[in-house]
Amino acid sequence: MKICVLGLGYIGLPTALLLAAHGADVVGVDVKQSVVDCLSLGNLPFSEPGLEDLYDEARCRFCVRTEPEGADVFLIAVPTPLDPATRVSNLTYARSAADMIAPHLRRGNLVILESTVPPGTSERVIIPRLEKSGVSIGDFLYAHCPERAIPGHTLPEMTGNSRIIGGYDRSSTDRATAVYRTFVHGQIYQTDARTAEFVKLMENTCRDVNIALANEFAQLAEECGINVWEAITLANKHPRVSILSPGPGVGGHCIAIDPWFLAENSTRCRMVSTARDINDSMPNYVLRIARNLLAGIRNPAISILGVAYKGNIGDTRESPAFKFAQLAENEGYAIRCHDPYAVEFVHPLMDLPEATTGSDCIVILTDHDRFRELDPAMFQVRTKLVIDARNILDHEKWTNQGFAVRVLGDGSPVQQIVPGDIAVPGGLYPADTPGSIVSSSPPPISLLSQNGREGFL
Ligand code: SAJ
Repeated sequence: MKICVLGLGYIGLPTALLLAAHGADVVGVDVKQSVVDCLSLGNLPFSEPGLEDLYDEARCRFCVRTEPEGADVFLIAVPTPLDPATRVSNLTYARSAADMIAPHLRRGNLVILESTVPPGTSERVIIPRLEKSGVSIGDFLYAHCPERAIPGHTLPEMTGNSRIIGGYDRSSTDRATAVYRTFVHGQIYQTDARTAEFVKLMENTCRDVNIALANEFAQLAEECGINVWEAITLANKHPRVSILSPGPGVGGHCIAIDPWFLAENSTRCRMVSTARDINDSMPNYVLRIARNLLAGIRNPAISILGVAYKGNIGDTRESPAFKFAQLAENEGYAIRCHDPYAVEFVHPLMDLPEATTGSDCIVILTDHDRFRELDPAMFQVRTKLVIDARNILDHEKWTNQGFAVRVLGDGSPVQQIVPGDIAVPGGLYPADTPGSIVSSSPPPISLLSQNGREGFL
């Protein structure tokens, strides 16, 4: 079986290599010459655990081009970004992929769309463009098979997760199922293309709404002087409750985007857009905490630790760090950024000592495991203040080194640091009683760890 995969990004490339490693002859197509050059030289355009080994295994059945060629199956995995001004999907790349396939499309071919799209896109946009080939739908087969893999764990998820396959008709669904069966061990559930489009958007919207709820709980809990981490851990002891974790906002190319694809054509969206707004406002909330703590400090400098949108990856797409950094800079703070994985950001990325020396406030924005192990004794800061927006630090260790620790959602009253005085203000974790919270909230429950949760939520 010959398969032509259009789009060699975070989803297309691993999918192409998995198909090749499982016996297909795969032509990978990307319009970016730099991606094609990079792969032709045997390098990967981005890093993902296990991908290098997979590339070695698959290389003999995999080649790269900037143009598609005739094949049995065409698989589209191109970006479908959101236009930030209109909050409407930009289907330019998906349309162009269909146009590139059309001249090569023959009777009996199968076209698969993996890219996330608004409901109805397959029927209204993609299939009509493919039909410009002169071959009608029915004579060629079509299915939407939305990807479900999480960056940083892409390969195990691509092979192990269940999949939704929505075909134009029965034979399209069955044929696409056979393609995925070559490398997917998870269940395959069959439906029609429009339902598959909708299901994918529901999945990511559900996660966005759940995170928004956690973020709203964090703010409500703080108003009540309650530690939200402890509260969520306890609420999640209920067998039918599963609240996610609050944080500095939602990034990535999926959860921060896909809910708008559901909303774009509707006049009924309420919860979906409210959740987006709550999550988008979290950088402002973190900055408000910083602003209150730093008031009175002359020429304050903030060190942002973590600009990737989530832990243990370098991907900065839609990262809340962009908004936080821009807001902070607009308020006159000097900004210095460090991320052990990211390679590019709007601000120069520095090594840890350079990013923190002389700083007045360290702000943890990304839950990189490496940050959990940081030794607070190494920092030559001017003011010993840390805001842990992910609740990942060993707070006892930091307070023992004289740092005032403020955790997003910890319920401590917002207070400010007196310039030159790094004594711990009330409501933060004081060094002499590590891990406890000086506030009117109830004492910590022994069942929970000092950061109010058992492991990760
Ligand atoms: N986040 C929180 N609190 C949480 C969980 C996540 O603030 O409790 C934040 C993360 O820090 C990050 C953002 O949400 O900024 C999104 O991260 P994520 O790990 O939830 O999701 P993605 O965008 O990396 O991948 C998602 C996954 N979808 C679901 O879990 C429903 C993945 O399975 C999809 O394949 C992917 O979107 C996609 O491509 O659609």
